[in-house]
Amino acid sequence: MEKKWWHKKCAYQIYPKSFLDTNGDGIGDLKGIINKLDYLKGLGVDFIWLSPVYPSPMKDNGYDISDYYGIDPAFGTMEEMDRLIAEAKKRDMGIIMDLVVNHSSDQHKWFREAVKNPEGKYGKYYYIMDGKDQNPPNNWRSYFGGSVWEKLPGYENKFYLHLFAKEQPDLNWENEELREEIYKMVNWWLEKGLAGFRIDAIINIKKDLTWQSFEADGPDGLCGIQNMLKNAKGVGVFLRELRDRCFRPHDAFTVGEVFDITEDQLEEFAGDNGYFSSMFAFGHCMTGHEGSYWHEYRPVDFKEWRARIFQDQVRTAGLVYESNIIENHDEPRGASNFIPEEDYGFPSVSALAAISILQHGLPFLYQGQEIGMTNCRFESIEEYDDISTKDCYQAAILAGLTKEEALESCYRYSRDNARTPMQWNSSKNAGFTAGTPWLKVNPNYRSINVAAQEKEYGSILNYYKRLLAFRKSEEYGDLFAYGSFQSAYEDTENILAFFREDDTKKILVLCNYSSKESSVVLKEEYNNIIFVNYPKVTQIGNTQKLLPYQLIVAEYEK
Ligand code: TEU
Ligand code: CA
Repeated sequence: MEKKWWHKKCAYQIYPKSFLDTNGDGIGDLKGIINKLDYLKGLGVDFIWLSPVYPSPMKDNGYDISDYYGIDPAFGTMEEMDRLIAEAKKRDMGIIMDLVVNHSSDQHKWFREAVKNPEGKYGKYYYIMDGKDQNPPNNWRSYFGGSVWEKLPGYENKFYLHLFAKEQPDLNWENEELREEIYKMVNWWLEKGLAGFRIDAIINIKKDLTWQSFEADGPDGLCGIQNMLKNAKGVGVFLRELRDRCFRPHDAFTVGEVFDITEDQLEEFAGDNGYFSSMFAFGHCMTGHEGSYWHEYRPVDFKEWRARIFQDQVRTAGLVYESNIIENHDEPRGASNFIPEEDYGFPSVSALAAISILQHGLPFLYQGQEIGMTNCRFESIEEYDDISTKDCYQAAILAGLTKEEALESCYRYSRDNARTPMQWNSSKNAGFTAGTPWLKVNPNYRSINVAAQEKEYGSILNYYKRLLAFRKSEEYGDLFAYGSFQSAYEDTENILAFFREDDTKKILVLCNYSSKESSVVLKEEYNNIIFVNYPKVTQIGNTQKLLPYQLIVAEYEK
């Protein structure tokens, strides 16, 4: 693998709406992000990915963009965005924006023009098709439930395509004019000084142009979009053009949100000459995802989770530099998802952190992860804001679950778990806002918050700082970025372990990922311990004793 300028960096995702509100309207803003740049620098962050801050009717919290060249007044102004980019640069940090170009908002001027004149120029920016006797053209189900087809306002038999919400009409990438508009916009942002983009839902831009229906997979008579994705060939043509016209000339860092590709496409997407610099390693996040709705999911099984991590590390070795996460704005909190509730605490959260950060790939943190923020219980479905949560709740009720059971599945998997306001301190609303927060604050902010953890040497926050410094250190930075990955001690119960090795160094990350004490008979003796999450490390003969969730990083003679 070729060495790239961004390989030894660390990234952090901000969900702006929930990060820090500086004007008391209950919504986080760009000024809030500028205020916290030193905090992020101190944590060890080099790249900041902002979830969308463009003008938006907020039907999907900014993933429905009505103007690609602006900033939503709720977040601030373009001057503030320029200042954010400049202030970040001063600190040797890069800003990455979300590139949401599978769809626009239905309030974008292109779509409004398309409604006025479907046969005209802007009608061709979208997918507008005639129905079958006023019924939708086919039976594809949108990601947020219901048909992907919505009647074009004012027409009896014309429908437009939306793979996500009906307020998110899909853009027609087959149309060269539309593609040119997008490239112009991407270049405009890169010329402003952005470091790059996180690329939203990108696999969906290529459609199955036969528009065929598939066998229904639910009582609604519809079929999941995965069927059509399998039959949609040629997304690479668009992605290559996007790369060559925009990303390459600016040497931008890009990370794709890529689902539904096969193993043999990994290199094509994010290898040395891939469409993107990197892509998220989602495999382990899908542990237990059976069926399409949350109430069908099963809690994370340790062995399956570990196998998924290893599979991903092995198949990308030497080919792809993935971006590693334990959570994001669409996922439950990692500390709730990958740790049984009764085991939550410093040992488990710190172990999970090191397992993620010390793998091969780019470490990506999500806001609040660095203090161990958890899922949040909401009392009723009305308290939730997220469109996907409402859909999954409905599906659970339709499947015969009680309200309590349906709410329980939202507690486990709702996207709003990660979207509750950032917990800065123990004052009202966790110091997030002086007003009324747009979404409930997790009541555990009194004990889990940044201010308290900054004061405590042994906090999760200070541990994350040490962990990122270790990962990026002069001494071990190359090993973590480029060293090989080899799983270890898979036969010992509850152990998650792997070697990282290069020409000059060899280390073992060894963790007892359980609430019971454990021990490992070491096959090879190590030289010294270089990183820990417990003060004391006990070895008797060649047996390494491990307390609950104890993790050690040991170095070998080389
Ligand atoms: O998510 C794309 C995606 O594939 C989603 O279906 C995801 O699996 C879903 O959020 C699970 O509930 C991206 C964004 O990350 C997400 O926030 C947006 O809602 C979506 O695109 C539409 O822009
Ligand atoms: Ca605000």
